[in-house]
Amino acid sequence: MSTTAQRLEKLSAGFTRDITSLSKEALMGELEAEGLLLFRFKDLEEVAAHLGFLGTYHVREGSADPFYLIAPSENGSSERTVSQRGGKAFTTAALDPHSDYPALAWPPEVNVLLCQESASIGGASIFVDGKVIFQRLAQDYPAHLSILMQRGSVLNRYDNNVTEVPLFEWVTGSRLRIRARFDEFAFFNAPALEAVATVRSLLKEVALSCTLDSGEGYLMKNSQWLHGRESFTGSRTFQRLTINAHENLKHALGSFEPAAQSSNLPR
Ligand SMILES: O=C(O)CCC(=O)C(=O)O
Ligand SMILES: [Fe+2]
Repeated sequence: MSTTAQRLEKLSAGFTRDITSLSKEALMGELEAEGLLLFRFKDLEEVAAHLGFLGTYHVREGSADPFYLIAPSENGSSERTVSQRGGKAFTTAALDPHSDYPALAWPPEVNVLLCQESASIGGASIFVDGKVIFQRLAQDYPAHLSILMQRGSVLNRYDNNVTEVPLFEWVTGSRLRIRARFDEFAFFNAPALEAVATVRSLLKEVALSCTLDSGEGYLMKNSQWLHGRESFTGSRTFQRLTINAHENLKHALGSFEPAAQSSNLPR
């Protein structure tokens, strides 16, 4: 396996190309092979139009705008706002690597984050490959993996709903999905706590981090990669597109194939 530095170097080569220069086949190929693409872009609307073949945009109630502005909120963020859905995204705080909308029965398959204005200090983006986490757990901590795949070990809150969200789940016989949050929306039962500590230390070990400049973005499978950011000072503006894949792409984009197949993996 390549080191995180090598992996980041390979992925960063993406910043030299405009997303609109990539064909549908190239995009789908890279999403299946890596699950994460870094790229350059000129215009927000152009990105939305180019990626329309992947699915429909997840929009907020009462809004027609597919973009979600991620910037510190003008009036600061009260503890109440932070405890609500996605609250900390609208502050200058760090966000631990997480999946978006993990509490939904079938979370949106793809996330796109576009940097409009980078922070003057901090604010690097953080990426964690769930495939690597799964492999490390299966190899070195199978008992922990087993606990985290049991229904009831992990709960996530979304609005007023609390749902069971196994950290890894089989979407088909051979393909998995990761759902993970370690923030104010996540709850763990007592036997899972040690396993969660293991995962959190693995996240630190394998995280890739990279500061995006204005006009740079990333596209990732929400079913495979976790994303986050470092804290920052001053202003920083990202736009987010969340994609619900078209029916014929749900399988490819909503799951990933583990690197090591073994008959004794937890089910
Ligand atoms: O600010 C960022 O870089 C990430 C924001 C994020 O994770 C989100 O809005 O879901
Ligand atoms: Fe997020």
